[in-house]
Amino acid sequence: MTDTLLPSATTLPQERRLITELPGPRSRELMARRAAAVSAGVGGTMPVFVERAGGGVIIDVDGNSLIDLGSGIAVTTVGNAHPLVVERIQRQAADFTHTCFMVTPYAGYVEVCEALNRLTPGDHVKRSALFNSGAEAVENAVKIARAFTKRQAIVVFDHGYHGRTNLTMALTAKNMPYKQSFGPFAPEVYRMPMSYPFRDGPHSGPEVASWATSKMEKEIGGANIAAIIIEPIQGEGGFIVPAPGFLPALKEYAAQHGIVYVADEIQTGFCRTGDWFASDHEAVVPDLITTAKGIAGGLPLAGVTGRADIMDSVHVGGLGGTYGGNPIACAAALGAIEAMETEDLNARAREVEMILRERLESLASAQPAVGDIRGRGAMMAIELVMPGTVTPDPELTGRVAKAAHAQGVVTLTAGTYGNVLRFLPPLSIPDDLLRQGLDIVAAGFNG
Ligand code: PLZ
Repeated sequence: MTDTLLPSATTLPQERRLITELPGPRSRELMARRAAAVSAGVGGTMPVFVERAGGGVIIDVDGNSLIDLGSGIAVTTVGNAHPLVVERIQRQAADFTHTCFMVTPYAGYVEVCEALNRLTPGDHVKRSALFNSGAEAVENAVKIARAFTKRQAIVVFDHGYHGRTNLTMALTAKNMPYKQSFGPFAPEVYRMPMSYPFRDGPHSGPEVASWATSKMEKEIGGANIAAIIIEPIQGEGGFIVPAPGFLPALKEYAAQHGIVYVADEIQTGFCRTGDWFASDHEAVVPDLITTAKGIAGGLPLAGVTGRADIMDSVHVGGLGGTYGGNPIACAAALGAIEAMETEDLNARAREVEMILRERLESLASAQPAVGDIRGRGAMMAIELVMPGTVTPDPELTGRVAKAAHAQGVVTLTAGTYGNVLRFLPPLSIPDDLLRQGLDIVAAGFNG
């Protein structure tokens, strides 16, 4: 089978190469067509159209080779067009593209659920269900937690991000651009303080958790809460790593009150942080865990995994959807998971962290605007502030990102205050290309 495959994008030269200004003429032409054809409401980070991508590079339609420090927002963790993913997709597409798992099932769906049950934290009996997007997984986690507890209240956190559908907009903290003019939002959603060490001063994780749990107790009542949903490292919120002890204290409160503790690991999951899941770091075992993004090497797939008693509490037919666990997406996931296991990508994520930390620390010593360096594995960020303060500097953040883009480095921003530069390279990026990308970002501070 392998010899019938198209040449893999992983053979692309691993170099930055700019042969036109960015965007080049062909990208500019496509940008004009985009403006005429695509809703203006769909955002855009870079005005550059892609032709191929693999390893640590993205090749644009003008032949420029860009350094990828974004992985399509934490999706292509195994690398774009990974051979194991491509091979499985091609084979599955030739066999059948869709039957609907609810109509006539197929093994790939079951195999992905088995992998999720095996790899997610905890050795209790688990079940999974598959969906199309992260937001859909979070919505289903809420449905499942409500069906199990027969309660309604959902607790989320400051700076949290859980999606753009109506219910997940309610769960998401930030107004612009996610919620503005899109209300009304779903009821019974309560937002609690998040542990944010850079901004909390000297308060410990358990101390901040006790603010949150006493607020839950006073404002909702533990017995009314169906679920506590938290990203163990916040993604869009700015790669906020809670202080040690914060997550375990929340989990303990949930356990005491019969609340379903849901870890949203859509951005942090599947080797991104140097563990299979970020919850592993403090040995927190979630009742439910939502996954998407990195699970399938770029194909749309998402999952909810958790305690069998919770997952099986929903009436038959209560969960589903036409495409959830599409066979091609499942094939891609099995290829991606095989790559993560055979290439030990958790170890690779920790190596990438060392390179990121070393470069970001030297940047911080040269640039007083870098107020904080944080994250884990191949999920690291810097928060930019007015020197010596915690006052956000989104203007500088935007300028540095733009300068990097102009030099062919794909970088993303994040954060409630828009002042976080985040780095999410594919784990297939060569070390020297990663260093070069970070050096170009650093040069953007002086431009
Ligand atoms: N939960 C933790 O990170 C998606 C959003 C990009 P979907 N984050 C990227 C954008 O601007 O839309 C995300 C996440 C966490 C849920 C989601 C939602 O996942 O697959 O985008 O629906």
